[in-house]
Amino acid sequence: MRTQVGIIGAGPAGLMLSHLLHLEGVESVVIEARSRQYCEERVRAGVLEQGTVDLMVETGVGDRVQREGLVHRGLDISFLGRRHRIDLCELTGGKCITIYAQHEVIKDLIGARLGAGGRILFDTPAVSLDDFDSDSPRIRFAAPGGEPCELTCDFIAGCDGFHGIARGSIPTGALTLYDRSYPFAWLGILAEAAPTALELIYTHHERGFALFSMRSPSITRLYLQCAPDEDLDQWPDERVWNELDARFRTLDGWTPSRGPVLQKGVAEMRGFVAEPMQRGRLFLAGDAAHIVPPTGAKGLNLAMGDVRVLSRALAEFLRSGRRDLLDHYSESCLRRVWKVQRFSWWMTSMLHCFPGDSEFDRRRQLAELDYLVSSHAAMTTLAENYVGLPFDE
Ligand code: FAS
Ligand code: PHB
Repeated sequence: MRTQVGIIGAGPAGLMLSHLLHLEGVESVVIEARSRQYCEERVRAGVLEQGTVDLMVETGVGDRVQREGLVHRGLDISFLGRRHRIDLCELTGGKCITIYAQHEVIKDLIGARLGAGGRILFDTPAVSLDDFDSDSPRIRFAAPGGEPCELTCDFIAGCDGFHGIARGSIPTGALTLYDRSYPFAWLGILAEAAPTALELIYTHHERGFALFSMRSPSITRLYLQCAPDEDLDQWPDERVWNELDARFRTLDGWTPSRGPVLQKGVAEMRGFVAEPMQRGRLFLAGDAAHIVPPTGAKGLNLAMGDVRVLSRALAEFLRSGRRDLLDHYSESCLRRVWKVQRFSWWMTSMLHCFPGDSEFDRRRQLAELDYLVSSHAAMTTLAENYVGLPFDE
């Protein structure tokens, strides 16, 4: 097979890239290891920045997010039994976030690609990437029946997530890897319970962090800080709810409403960046190049930011032969990646309990939270990062 851009991975990065390239008149093929159903049902992120929603609307895949997404103008920070609202909209001159599940974004993008005659090969794992230092790189993949196949292209986009093959295909010495693991993880549940708070609640508690989020007027999404190697078998639903109550309970007795638990899982907390995000004609985007802890709700949004830059650079080269945007791809993305890494680290450090922290550290953490909710300047810093930093044009 032959195409202009071979894309590995039908996550938010790969699918949005294929969509943006299509709008620029550039052909692409998306190669995805898992089934369409798996991709459209995988529970992951839920917060879309203003810029991500604007990108979806501007490029014609925003109807459903505008119809079904929950627009939030603020969020709460809770500690010592009190909730403090951060008015994101007021503090950022009108920007908001939208609660819309990642798998719904995936459904919208797959629908748009296939509707426009785009090619997405599901159940088709890429097995190796060759010749990306030449002008015609190749992707070897296994067709659903296992038959070995090959896709020749002008460029390869590695959008295959943290555990994909793209980053590992770049010779070790050619990459600098920055890695930060956190001494805790998140135990997350999806529950069939009507959210009894209108906005997200980030809670710092001496028993550990907790997050109240949602997916719809009938589905609540909740997370609590746990050990990195937490055993889910030790967490029957009753214990999860009791622990959530202990961490969320406010002085006036508020706790989240309970309901049947639909999904339960543990998500790793990690900060990771690979530099540069390109090698020859192989370009990395999204989790293939960087991971942020979910406390800042940035993973999906960062992936969208990368492919916004990459689609323009690829289209410009294929249209005019102009290389500068391609040559500066890493540089322009990494500026944003590190700013988002910093914000995600800051939110994580301010809101979680670190094993071994001294009483001094605990009091300092409480003082940081107190400063945050009593300073207009501090709240503005959180708000402008949370709704999404402007894209560097
Ligand atoms: P993705 O991982 O989404 O997609 C990569 C795709 O490549 C997958 O479909 C995979 O099947 C495919 N692939 C891998 N290897 C392949 C191969 N060899 N051949 C073909 N295809 C291959 N972010 C938040 O902001 N909030 C959250 O709550 C949140 N929760 C998360 C929970 C989990 C468990 C994880 C892992 C991440 C979470 N994130 C969250 C971050 C998440 O949203 C990611 O940032 C986002 O999915 C990144 O998108 P992609 O880069 O497209 O990678
Ligand atoms: C979610 O809704 O899944 C979510 C929200 C905010 C975060 C992380 C996850 O920081």
